[in-house]
Amino acid sequence: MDTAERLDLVTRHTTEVVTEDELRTLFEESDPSAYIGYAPTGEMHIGHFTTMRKLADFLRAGVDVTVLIADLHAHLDDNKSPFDLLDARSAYYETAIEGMIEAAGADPEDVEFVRGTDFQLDEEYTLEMYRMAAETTISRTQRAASEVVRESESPNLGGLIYPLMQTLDVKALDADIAYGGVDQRGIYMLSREILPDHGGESPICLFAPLLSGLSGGKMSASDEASKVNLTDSPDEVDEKIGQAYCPAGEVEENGVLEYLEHLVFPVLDVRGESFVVERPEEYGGDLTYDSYDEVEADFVSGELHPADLKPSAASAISDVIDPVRERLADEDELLAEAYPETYGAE
Ligand code: TYR
Repeated sequence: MDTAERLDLVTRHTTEVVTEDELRTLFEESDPSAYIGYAPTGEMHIGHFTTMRKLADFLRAGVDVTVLIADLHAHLDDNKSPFDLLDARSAYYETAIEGMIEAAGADPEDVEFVRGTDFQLDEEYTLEMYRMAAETTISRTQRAASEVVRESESPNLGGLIYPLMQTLDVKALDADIAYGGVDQRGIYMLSREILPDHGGESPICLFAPLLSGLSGGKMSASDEASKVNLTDSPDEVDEKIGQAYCPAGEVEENGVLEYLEHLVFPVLDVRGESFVVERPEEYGGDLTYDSYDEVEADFVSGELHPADLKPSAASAISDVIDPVRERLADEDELLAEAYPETYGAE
């Protein structure tokens, strides 16, 4: 694969690359490495899968990939995960992420998994964190983290340490590329600014789009109907998609279309399959699509009606998450330990 092909693969389905020039130089000069971090908080859902899918592109483009299970971050962020659940949630995230990587057509064995507490307590890391704290203003730090860290009326100090640690992770993991949802932008822009003063290099950043929720607007962790969970059965997926916000001809904030574009089509592409919309003969019969753009064009023109699109989209989404669901189905104990309130014994 030449540099142009590798760049294409790595940057497709992203919203922003900071900067493309740096990325090109990186590919020309060295064997690149990328990392993505997840704070093991709530249950993983299809939004995570959309972001994760890209790891398959990285691997194919010859980029070393590290997945950081940022256990301490999950606690530092307004105690989203209680301290004594960090281990169990980290184990669950790792399992779910392995499933997603596999479902995206890559081998989880090719990815390195690291936990935050494996290295964030090292002396060198800790010392640098204090130095960073001494040199970075509260307002700059707060601004950087505002899209990520939960803000309450009386915020904890943890939310300020959080972005500094995320910055130090780039260096500790020796990553050339920091990859994540575009909500991470503020933090990594801070990293680009301050990491060179702390013995590291500005990371090249690659951001994935954040998808709309199924009820229109943002996907929300607390609104069950707004997202498909990885443990949802095909019937549940069908029901959620059936009720989703998907007005005829409307592309904006249409979660169903966004899932097709960013999750279903990329995965079908890897599998060499097409997307089929089943439609009764009287309405024109089945439609077969090989690209998302064709679906969108038909949807906008009115050729493809939401009532026909939704059941086919639901079954395609179910199909894509199926390997993850199966993997998690054997992990009752893991889920019960990680989320005792949802899955624990009554
Ligand atoms: N901020 C990321 C999230 O929102 C988690 C993360 C933590 C990412 C540390 C990278 C990192 O180094 O989940």
